[in-house]
Amino acid sequence: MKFIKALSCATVLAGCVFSGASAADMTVGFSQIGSESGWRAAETTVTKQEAEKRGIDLKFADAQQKQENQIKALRSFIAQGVDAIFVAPVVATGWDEVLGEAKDANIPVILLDRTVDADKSLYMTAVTSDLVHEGNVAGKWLVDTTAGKPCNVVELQGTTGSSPAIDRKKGFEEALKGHDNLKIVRSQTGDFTRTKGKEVMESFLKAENGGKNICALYAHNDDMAVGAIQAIKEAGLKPGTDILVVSIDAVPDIFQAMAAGEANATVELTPNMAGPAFDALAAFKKDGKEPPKWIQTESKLYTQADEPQKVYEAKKGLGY
Ligand code: GZL
Repeated sequence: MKFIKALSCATVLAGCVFSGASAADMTVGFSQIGSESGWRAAETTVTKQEAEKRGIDLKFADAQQKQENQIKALRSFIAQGVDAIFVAPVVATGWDEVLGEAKDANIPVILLDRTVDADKSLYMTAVTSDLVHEGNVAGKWLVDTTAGKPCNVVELQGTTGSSPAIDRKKGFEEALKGHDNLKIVRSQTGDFTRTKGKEVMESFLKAENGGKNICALYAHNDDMAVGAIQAIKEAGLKPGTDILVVSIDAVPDIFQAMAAGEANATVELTPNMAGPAFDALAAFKKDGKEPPKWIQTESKLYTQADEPQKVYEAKKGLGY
């Protein structure tokens, strides 16, 4: 396959002449985590659109949030001899062996939206946001909004062991350092889903005097926040005023909640991780140019001051 020849040239750094063929003759295997959230669904839609735009043959595998399914998919892509592999790793550990097999097969791997605890030589690059920064932005918003007033915070964490859950927690806690008025009184995973987010928030409300002791919710993604908003309303409280709601992703539904005064802030995560990944791959295929190990995407804070209804209208058709 043209790409592997070009790759071996790049590996030996000899004065190889690269095929220079367009990306159109490339086959990429994509192991997607699942469809646990609106953001994930949008990432899948956008990845397929970006592949289509470039005439790339995308082999798509949905892992239903199970790492063993992702590892199986990667082995199948290796056996098929694809030109490259994209993977959104559901958790951060347990990847060394299969990534080593891809490397031995001279198939470059690009990580999308999450990172792995593995030697950086085992993947070409990671296209992700700064997950710690996202948690920090959310925490800073809460520090500024509470302005020193005592505030008990409950936290809905993402999937246990995933890089966003680890890093968004870290960034949020860093932002709260030195602001003793803010206390995280409950913290549990809602696995990035609405259903679990609602369930866990119900348990928080019960455990905290029907929610009267809770001043704010920090959810690692909007889908858990939307589920929690439902639980807060069913407990007879007003989300967005009785309990402040700050989360991450900036999916359309959180803007609808914001427009209704039921959510307060979100940090945007672009679903287009694949565009930069395909571009990095094409540049490497063309002239062996290695991308940096991290291609960082933007993180922008939105609040109720940002005309949420308009943002909702603009975002709702974008594959969510
Ligand atoms: C973060 C990404 C997370 C989203 C969730 O980069 O991996 O996974 O924030 C999704 O919506 O489940």
